[in-house]
Amino acid sequence: MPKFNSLPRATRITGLAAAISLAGALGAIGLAATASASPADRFPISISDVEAKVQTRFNEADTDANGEISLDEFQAVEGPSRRHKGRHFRHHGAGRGFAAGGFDGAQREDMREAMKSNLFSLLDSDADGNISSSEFDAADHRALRKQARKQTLFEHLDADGNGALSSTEMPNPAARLQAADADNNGEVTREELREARRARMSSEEG
Ligand SMILES: [Ca+2]
Ligand SMILES: [Ca+2]
Ligand SMILES: [Ca+2]
Ligand SMILES: [Ca+2]
Repeated sequence: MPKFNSLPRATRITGLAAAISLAGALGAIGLAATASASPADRFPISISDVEAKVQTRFNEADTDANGEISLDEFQAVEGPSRRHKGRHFRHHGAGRGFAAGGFDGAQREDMREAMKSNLFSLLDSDADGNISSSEFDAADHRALRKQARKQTLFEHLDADGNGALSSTEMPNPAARLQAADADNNGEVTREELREARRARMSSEEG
């Protein structure tokens, strides 16, 4: 297996990118719902609006409409475009927020390991426990990495381990918005969001 030695390096790079990309996937499902409005009219964010958009995205992803997202359905969900994601991250600080706030260090390490093992399984297409050079050469590495990332995120989100995501297992930006809604009026202003982010970051540092 001459090409096997190159795998650890590839997965290391992938692992590093995983947290960022997982954040992207989360954003795709959840927070991206709020990114469609232009920055000027984005605030205040209506929590019920976000909830409705999240529900819509869930229903769109649930193509067989059985009330749960299967792994196949999850794999089929397209993330926001790069441009959209860039804007989304800039305006929400969600890239950093999710990467830093969504998963702690131990979780990130666990997910890196899970991601590696998922990628290994995907590359090992005949499932004999080894990646042959022909398996390695035949693989669409980019597509498999994306698939492994999503699978890892899926397994992480599937809290009851039944192989499907219920709406309560999906990341819910409305919960975070509710926590940020200091005056409890159902809307989150720029100031409320900023304050919530500040509180979250200082609790992470402390
Ligand atoms: Ca389904
Ligand atoms: Ca094999
Ligand atoms: Ca589940
Ligand atoms: Ca408010």
